[in-house]
Amino acid sequence: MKIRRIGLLLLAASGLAVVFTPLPAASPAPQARTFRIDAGQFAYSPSTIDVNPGDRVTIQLVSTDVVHGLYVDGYGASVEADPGQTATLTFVADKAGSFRFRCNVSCGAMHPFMIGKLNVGTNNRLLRSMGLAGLAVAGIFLLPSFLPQGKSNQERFGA
Ligand SMILES: [Cu+2]
Repeated sequence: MKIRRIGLLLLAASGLAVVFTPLPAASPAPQARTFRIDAGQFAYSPSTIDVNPGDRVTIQLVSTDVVHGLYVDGYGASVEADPGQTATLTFVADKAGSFRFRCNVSCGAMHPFMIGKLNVGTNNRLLRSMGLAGLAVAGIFLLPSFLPQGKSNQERFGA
């Protein structure tokens, strides 16, 4: 009985550890990444880009209709693309976090809603949910051995 309880506690503790342990700050080696982003009224495609801290990020902004811009909040980096043209912006993603990027050329009625997101950093939430999923699977296999065995009717009633 004691052993079962300890097993359950261990399982619960490892679950908590997966959720709350700070991940090591070490990130993958920086690399150069190039993204092609199509800009049209009034959206970017893709509208989200993910990079690792230290990456050298190149954005090829392609305007598919009118003049569009792309301004990255927090980095102060921007670029403008003429209709049908490609403009290139390069910066080093040296700040971790999530940053909006937005169109900085008035391009029509819905212009203020033309936004996207730059994520700089490892996807901690994804790593944690994968860890939890692994534990859940382990739990399914281990749990039966932690639960008290049901006494058979024969034992119970001493027949
Ligand atoms: Cu715009």
